[in-house]
Amino acid sequence: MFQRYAFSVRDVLKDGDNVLKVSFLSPVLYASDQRRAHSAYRVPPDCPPDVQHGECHVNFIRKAQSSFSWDWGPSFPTMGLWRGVRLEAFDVLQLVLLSSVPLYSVSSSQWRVHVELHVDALQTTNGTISLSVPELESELIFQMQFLRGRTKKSFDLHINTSSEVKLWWPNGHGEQPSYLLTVGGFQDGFTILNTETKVYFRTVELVQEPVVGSPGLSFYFRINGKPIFLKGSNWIPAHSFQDRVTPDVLRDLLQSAVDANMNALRVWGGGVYEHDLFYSLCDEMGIMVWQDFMFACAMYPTDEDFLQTVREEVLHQVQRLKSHPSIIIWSGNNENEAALATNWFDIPESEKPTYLTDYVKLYVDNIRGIVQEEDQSRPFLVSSPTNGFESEQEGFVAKNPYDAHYGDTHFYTYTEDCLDWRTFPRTRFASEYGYQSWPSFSTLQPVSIEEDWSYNSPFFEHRQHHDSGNQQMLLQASLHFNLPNATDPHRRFTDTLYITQVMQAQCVKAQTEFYRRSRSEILEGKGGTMGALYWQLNDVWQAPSWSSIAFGGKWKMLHYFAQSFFSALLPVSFEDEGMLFIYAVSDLSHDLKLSAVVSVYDWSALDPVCTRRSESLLIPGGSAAAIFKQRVNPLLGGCGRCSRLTCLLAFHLEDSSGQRGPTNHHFLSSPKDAQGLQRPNITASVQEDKSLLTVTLHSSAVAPFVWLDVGNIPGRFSSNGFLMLSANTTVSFNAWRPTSAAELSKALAITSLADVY
Ligand code: BMA
Repeated sequence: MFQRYAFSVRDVLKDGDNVLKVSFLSPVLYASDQRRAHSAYRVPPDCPPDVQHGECHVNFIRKAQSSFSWDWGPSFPTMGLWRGVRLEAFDVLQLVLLSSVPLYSVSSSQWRVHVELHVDALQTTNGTISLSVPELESELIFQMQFLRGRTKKSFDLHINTSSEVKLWWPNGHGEQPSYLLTVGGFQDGFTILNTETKVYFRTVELVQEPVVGSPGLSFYFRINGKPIFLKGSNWIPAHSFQDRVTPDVLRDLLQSAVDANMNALRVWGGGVYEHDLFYSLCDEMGIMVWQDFMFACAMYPTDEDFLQTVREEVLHQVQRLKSHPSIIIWSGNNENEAALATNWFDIPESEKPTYLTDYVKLYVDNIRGIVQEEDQSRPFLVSSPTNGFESEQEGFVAKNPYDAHYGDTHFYTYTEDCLDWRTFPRTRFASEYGYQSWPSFSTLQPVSIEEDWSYNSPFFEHRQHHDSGNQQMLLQASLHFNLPNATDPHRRFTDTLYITQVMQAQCVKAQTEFYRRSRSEILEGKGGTMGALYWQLNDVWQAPSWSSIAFGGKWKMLHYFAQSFFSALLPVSFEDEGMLFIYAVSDLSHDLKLSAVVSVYDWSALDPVCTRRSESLLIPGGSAAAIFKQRVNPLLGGCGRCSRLTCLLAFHLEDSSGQRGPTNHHFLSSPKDAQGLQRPNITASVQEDKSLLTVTLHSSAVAPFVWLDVGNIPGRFSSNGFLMLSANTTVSFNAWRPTSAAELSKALAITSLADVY
């Protein structure tokens, strides 16, 4: 599944019809045969947990590890040819693969493009080759001999130092300019090679250096010399049947990432090396890709046959993908260092050395060796989570790969209060964290029937692949919200779907805001956080999962929240022992003089009770700092008859030109304890002006988590899941296929928190 195969059929083709016959083995039987043949010791896990309804021994076959089931996905162990078959014919020679990797030399202040041509020649061929980037007035012409058969040739095209090279930047930090590299080959006046490819110039460093006031090391990315906070999510396969991943599916998902102000995605190691188009789109959109190799949550065999296929896979994938500037790091596996270090599979202490040796052999000696030989333009990390250099010091498996002083962390907890920032790791880099939710009814409806439409139905049990997941969602939601109790069972059902999305959106928001405000602080040796990639962006089927975009592309409430909590300039609030803090977080490149404006609202009234403003403070670009600090009690005391139960806060940042960044809010108690919160009786009218569709809402009361749902009409609102603090508000609907005001109006359903109980 992870390799490309080419066979010469020169000697078997005959005149007339030719038949290509392909035979397949069952991947499930193959995996289990391989397991049986590996009798010396166990390579765990044998099977996935029962709740996943999956197949066993997927670690013995090189194929999408999640295709035998995962905690968010079904078991569809596909077999077949998934990236097409073609018969190719050529004269003289054929270009099999072209890669181009720009490299910058600090000592000579010069760019060069390292170009590799993989060529198949019918016979030994002499010719003239030209490489050029016309826009940068850089060219290289030379004589070349290609021997018969497949060969690889490497060249360095030095970029003219008098040409100005425009750099590729991540989304939010600049543009993504590209240049055309043309490759020509000529023999006796005839063209034998003629192709062009895009080249983007950027540098990337993963900085792991001593940190003042900390025993550990930093862990952050510098792009073109600038430290960049990575904001985004984790990417899983977009479909169980990869041939159904159309260009539109990829485009919509990646555009949705960019629209939510993301600049990074981690292509997680239990899925697939994505399609070429995925990476080309990431290049164009400025999405940085953390690329795992496809090994996840397991031990792996290291017998020679297995290693041989892995070596071919890694070589192929690195050669195929290394020209993409979007890929900023290669990473050896998902969670296998942690699995070994914290003994997920109950390996007896005496047998541990065998597994450690296998681990180093696979990821370090083989995979890392090949990657570093093939690609010097980006860093390689052995695992995620890992302590990076510190893990290497400890023999590649650290005692505690989750140590917040080093590297990246994955953090999950379902029982603790997800809004309590004290429970989050003050990590250098959060590469996974998240909470489940259910998709909306319109996503579930096409794959279910009426008897499935209750939270405790067998359908709901079956699609939940994470142990106790459905209960965990309700438990977490009940910490802060009243659970839906409508007497109409269908209403109670759809309200419950809604409340899981409210909970997920709030939980991930709280944690992401904590990571973002921790970027400039080192407390007790921890902090300096420079990445927040929540788990997970997308879905592989219609089921409960950690995703922010449901299968089919509909944004969950979390994805709308991400638009705000990933915005370049963000006000973040939290309380510490009765003290309210507001931080200004800036990912901008320039400094701003900002003040925080805090408005106190009564749950029972639409106008603010009072407003406080902080002194203005200089917030340097790329930093986070406390801008407002006041004890909650005096703040409320000075503000009419407000108490924690009757009031809430809304706040934003301002400079001399007015509001900058989104408005955020701070609940002073759990919304379930709010006094004065009323049913808002929201009414809506839909207007159409040319192709712009807008919805104007009218509310009679403060309404938290206002959710607009238009069923199966594909598209997204400009804002959704919001806190409505004024009587009227207007949002637009960006339709992904032609629709009308009448159709939208008919489908529109509005839910807010007080409507569900
Ligand atoms: C992580 C991931 C996945 C998994 C997710 C949710 O650790 O790497 O294996 O789907 O947690 O449990």
